Amino acid sequence: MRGTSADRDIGRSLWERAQAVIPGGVNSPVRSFRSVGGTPFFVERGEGAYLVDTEGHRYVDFVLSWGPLVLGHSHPAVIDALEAQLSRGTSYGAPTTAEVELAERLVRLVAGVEMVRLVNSGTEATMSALRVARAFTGRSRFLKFAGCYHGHADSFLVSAGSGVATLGLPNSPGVPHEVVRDTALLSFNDLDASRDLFARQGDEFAAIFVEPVMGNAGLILPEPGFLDGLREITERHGALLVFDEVMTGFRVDLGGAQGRYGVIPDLTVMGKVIGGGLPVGAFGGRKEIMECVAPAGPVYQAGTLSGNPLATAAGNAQLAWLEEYDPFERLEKYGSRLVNGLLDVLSASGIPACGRVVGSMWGIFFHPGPVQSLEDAENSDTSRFGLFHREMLKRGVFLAPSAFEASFLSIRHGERELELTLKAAREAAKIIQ
Ligand code: KE4
Repeated sequence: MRGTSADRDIGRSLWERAQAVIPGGVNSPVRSFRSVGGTPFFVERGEGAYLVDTEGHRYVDFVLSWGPLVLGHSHPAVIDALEAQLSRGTSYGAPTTAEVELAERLVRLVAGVEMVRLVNSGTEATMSALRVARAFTGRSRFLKFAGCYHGHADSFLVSAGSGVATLGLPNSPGVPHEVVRDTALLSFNDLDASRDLFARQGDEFAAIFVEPVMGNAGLILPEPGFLDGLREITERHGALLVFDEVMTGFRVDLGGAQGRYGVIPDLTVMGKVIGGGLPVGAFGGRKEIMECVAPAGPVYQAGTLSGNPLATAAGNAQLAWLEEYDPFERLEKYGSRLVNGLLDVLSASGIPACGRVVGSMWGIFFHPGPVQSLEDAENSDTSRFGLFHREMLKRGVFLAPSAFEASFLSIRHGERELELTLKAAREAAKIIQ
């Protein structure tokens, strides 16, 4: 008889066990620490602004599950909502009040959303939004920007950001050329190139997909006029403007990037925060477009656990708190103190760096700046970022383990966490200078 799991596991670390049965030891590549070096810690629990690993080490957490936990770990409002739902069951495969409430909340808070479909991940949401855009316009091509990550559906794996940029993955194997033939690629913030492409071939395009603030190449903000320009181009040529707000939604502002920048897309993709830490994605937009989606219309899209009662309970609880207290102005002020503090520390050690804050998202590059595209980000000192990441981790600060990711804040990050982080940075800067 094969040994028991206990026999097999004696003497093998959790990391060794993980790598034996999960590709790369992780269920998502960016968690692997491959680009920053070192070995991932294994989490035992999350508490407010902190993660605690299986060896009892505490970390100020600026990853926050890659964005979802704007209220921090285990916020009482979210936990209470989940506990209340658990006793009533975990999934029904039939309509519930909570999914109507979540849809109504998204329609109320996100300017470009008149109707919305809930799904289970950002990838599912962007994949579905592309299908709807193609059906609504009768066109196949779409434009994306280098470094923007829209999940891992085949059509989008062309110079994607996040883990693809992190691990230097080429356009991924397994994606047939025929699938990405209709994916056009330009540089983020290059409005002239977008205008030129559409002047020549605009009537072939179903949509422009864009992260209105790029969070998957590090944090890169839209230059003034860029988003307005994309809006004008798509209107002129009968294409749809699709904002991928999986990360920026309920992160840069209560109304997302479209609320902050005043540019309203035709379709909006959401995820992360709207699930309160449970798996939820969503795509929504103008009613005439969304009424193409089955069973209202012919565009098929479905999901066993879409609108799941636990996920909608957590999402409603987190969004209700945000709608009542709107913490984003305060979070941006805190983020400015953090980033300016970090840049002062690095500058004092003669280390070139630049950084940005927008709402509850922030990021630094080991680059003199400005960083306005993936190309600029790739010219940053990523190996020094890796050293900095490791030295900060040793001192109890968990930054996103990649130079091509944004970092996040929660309402639970306070003075103590700011002081701890800047103290760690002062020590780390001396080592990496
Ligand atoms: P998911 O399929 O991972 O739920 O969402 C895909 C996605 C779509 N659009 C944007 C703008 C996103 O940022 C994401 C996912 N973000 C990454 C982090 N940059 C998720 C972390 C991971 O891949 O493990």
